[in-house]
Amino acid sequence: MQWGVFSFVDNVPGVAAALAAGLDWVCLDGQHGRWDDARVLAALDALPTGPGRILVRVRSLDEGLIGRALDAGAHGVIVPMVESVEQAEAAVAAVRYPPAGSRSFGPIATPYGAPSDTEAANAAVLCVVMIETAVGLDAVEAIAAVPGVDLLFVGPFDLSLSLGTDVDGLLSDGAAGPLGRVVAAAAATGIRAGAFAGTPARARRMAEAGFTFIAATTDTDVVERGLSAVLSQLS
Ligand code: 3PY
Ligand code: MG
Repeated sequence: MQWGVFSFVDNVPGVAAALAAGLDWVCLDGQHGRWDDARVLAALDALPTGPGRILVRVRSLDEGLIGRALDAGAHGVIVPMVESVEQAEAAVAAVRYPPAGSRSFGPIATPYGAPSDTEAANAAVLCVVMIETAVGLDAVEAIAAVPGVDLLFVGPFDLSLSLGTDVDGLLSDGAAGPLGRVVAAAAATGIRAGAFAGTPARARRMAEAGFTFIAATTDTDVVERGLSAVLSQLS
């Protein structure tokens, strides 16, 4: 199991604290969070290296943003709203150098963390594609089979909106439902299935559903829980 946290607020010490606490991965959210390109690059320059992975959710399937995050030393990218084999292939191409993909090599960035050995970089980097629409779900088995896709990651909020249900509904559907379908598609091609949970209670249910790479919380959730705990000790 790989537990992670989504960082919405562009707070570098907060990310360092999450890694020091032993989270397996932290995602700097450039889609819905405050992490714009400049902040992502500054954070990757400043964060210490350690066992925890730092991933960047780019705001869209954009090879320029993907390349910049990886050049700066991100261990992988999470690409939102992937709906087809073609989009999954484009994500892989942006993440990996030739011959596996078409990522552009930027030696000037190497001092800041990008490996100069392109084969090692290709092997180490994670290409995570999000399954979070009905269209993406319909293509999930084919997307899972795209060489170079390392992980299918469910966005349960978008997916439930797209399917006309809610996150609890998705979680209640069991192995025969959409979440079970994603887990099975990943298992069939030997890759991991992950999901955004956002709270520990939902994270446990995602784990029971078979996901093994879960965003168990968010930085804003942690602050809220911490302050509630403090307030309860004061009253
Ligand atoms: C979703 O649930 O749609 C997400 O993208 C989580 O951030
Ligand atoms: Mg989403």
